[in-house]
Amino acid sequence: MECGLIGIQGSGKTTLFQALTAHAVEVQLGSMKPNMGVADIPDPRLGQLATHIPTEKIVPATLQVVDIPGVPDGGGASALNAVLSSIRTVDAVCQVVRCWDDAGLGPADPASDIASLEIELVLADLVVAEGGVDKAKRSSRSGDRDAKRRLELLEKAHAMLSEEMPLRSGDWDEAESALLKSYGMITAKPIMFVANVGEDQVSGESNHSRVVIDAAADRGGVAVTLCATIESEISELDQADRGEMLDSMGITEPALGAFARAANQLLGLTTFYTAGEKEVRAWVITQGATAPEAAGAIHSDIQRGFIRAECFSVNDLEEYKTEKAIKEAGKLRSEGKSYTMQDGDVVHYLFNV
Ligand SMILES: Nc1nc2c(ncn2[C@@H]2O[C@H](COP(=O)(O)OP(=O)(O)OP(=O)(O)O)[C@@H](O)[C@H]2O)c(=O)[nH]1
Ligand SMILES: [Mg+2]
Repeated sequence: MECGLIGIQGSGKTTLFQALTAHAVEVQLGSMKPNMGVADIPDPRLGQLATHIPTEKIVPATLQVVDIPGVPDGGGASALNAVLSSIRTVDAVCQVVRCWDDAGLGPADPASDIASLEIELVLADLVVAEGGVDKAKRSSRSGDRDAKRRLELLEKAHAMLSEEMPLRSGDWDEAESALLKSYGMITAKPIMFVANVGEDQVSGESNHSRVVIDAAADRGGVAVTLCATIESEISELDQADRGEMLDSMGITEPALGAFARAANQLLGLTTFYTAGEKEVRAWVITQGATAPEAAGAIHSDIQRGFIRAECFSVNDLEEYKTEKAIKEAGKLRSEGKSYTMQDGDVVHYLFNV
């Protein structure tokens, strides 16, 4: 699952990408190629688990991020197409919105940035819908049943886009959503926003970030407020200095935690844990996954030879402190093949291959 960072030029996408990937990827500046990387997902629950279950190492879950450059002014059709085709392949998009007044770029105007990018993306999808309608018409004339279904869908999409409505505001069933995704329709993708604020505005809400939060709510999505330059600096520090810097700024955790949680929710993902003396580890799975499916995230053998899953929740561990006490309190659950994994489950798998 990939989350693509999109936005107007200079809104802070690459800075945020570097923060997310802790500067592990050498970024290309001024290139129209996207930067791709993997972000560790900061997760306070891992620390909680390790407090009660002493372990050799802690392994966080990860999120794939793609930093897509903004289209330069006067960049022409080829730059625009390069950017659009990068956006078409990601699973969800995150618009980074400039919320600081910049000496070079001028005052922040988040409402206009959000509206203008949205129109641009609606137009891009409209072009795809137009092309698709023509093609599906030709195919359905030659008696292709499936083409008829595509034609109906594309005509509905075309009508919405002509009214400047993003496709995500439409009512689509699962098959239709999958078809829209296969056409690479950008405005059908789930969207979230980052209100990228100035260094002096990380605590509290500014008028600019309020605009972004409201725009996100209008679109059924979430917004995270952060300062990408500060997050980028924090990500370069080691753990001890990190805590000190956060304290000095009155921040409880790097905003990247909130970012990653929002992105996971957007992507329809949820987290479970394995915990033992070798490692305490977070795993990301699709919401609604069954116990054996979740086991597959760890190893296909565990899924294949699944017998049952012994589960408790992170909260149970907080309350009872040890696994033994959880068991004695009757809170250790034995779950079978059809169990739907819950966010925050800690699991021991029993399997046989
Ligand atoms: N004050 C302030 N400056 C920022 C912030 N985030 C990024 N910048 C600065 O804004 C400039 C552009 O940032 P980038 O991260 O390169 O922007 P971008 O969105 O990747 O730009 P393109 O790739 O050209 O579309 C850099 O000089 C950053 O240091 C922020 O949160 N606050
Ligand atoms: Mg960039």
